[in-house]
Amino acid sequence: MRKPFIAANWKMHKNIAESVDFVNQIKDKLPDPAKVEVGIAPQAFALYSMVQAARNSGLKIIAQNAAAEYNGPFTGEISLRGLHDLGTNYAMLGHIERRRLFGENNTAVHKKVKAALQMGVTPIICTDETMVQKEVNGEIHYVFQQLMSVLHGVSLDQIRNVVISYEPSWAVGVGQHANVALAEEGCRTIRRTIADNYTYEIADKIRILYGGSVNPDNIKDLMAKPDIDGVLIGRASLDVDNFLKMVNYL
Ligand code: 3PY
Repeated sequence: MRKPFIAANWKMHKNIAESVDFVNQIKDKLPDPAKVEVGIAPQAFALYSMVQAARNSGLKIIAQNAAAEYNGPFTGEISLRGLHDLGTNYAMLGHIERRRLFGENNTAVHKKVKAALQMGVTPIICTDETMVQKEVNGEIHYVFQQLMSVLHGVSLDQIRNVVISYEPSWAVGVGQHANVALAEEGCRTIRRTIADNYTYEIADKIRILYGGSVNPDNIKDLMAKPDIDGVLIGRASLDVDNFLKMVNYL
């Protein structure tokens, strides 16, 4: 059984005080960590305080981005080594907003994924596609090519330690209703890609998250789909009551 993973992507919202206050408000109301895993990706400057605030609660803390380089002259970057030291559990890599707004390409994301695996920070590998890319590629989905190029050289042992997300561009950051059937189709394509290129056993165990306009009204329908093991939640995760409703969707 794959453990459901409900994660908040706070993007560029909340300062340190607001982030910590949020954790303090939710930490006694989270689901049993043996049944559902819950994580939050705050802004980078709040990571340390969040790790401290979340101690003993089971809440996982996620970086929204990281550099591929170990250390060196990379002004403004955040190293996976530093993230590992401060106790960050996961790093989201290649989120569609990083690709769309900051020019990250598959090569850059690939390097980050390899670095995260080496540093022991679990990567959440983000994949995406536009409606046009999906339609043009028909059966050979765009996400298939994107995923395989990011996973290049990731071994059978390493692939067991990744989480993958599918966030179609038409649903990210818009707050519209997620299309549950398309969400499932994208996640199923990813699972099939893993089965074809690794093994069925790994494909059966790997967790695939859907992201894009997830909210308290659609989370149950999304989580009921066989290939959706969790969600990455944007704006609906910024509110304590909404977030608690979603993490306690079961
Ligand atoms: C969104 O839902 O807007 C997201 O980007 C989740 O990562």
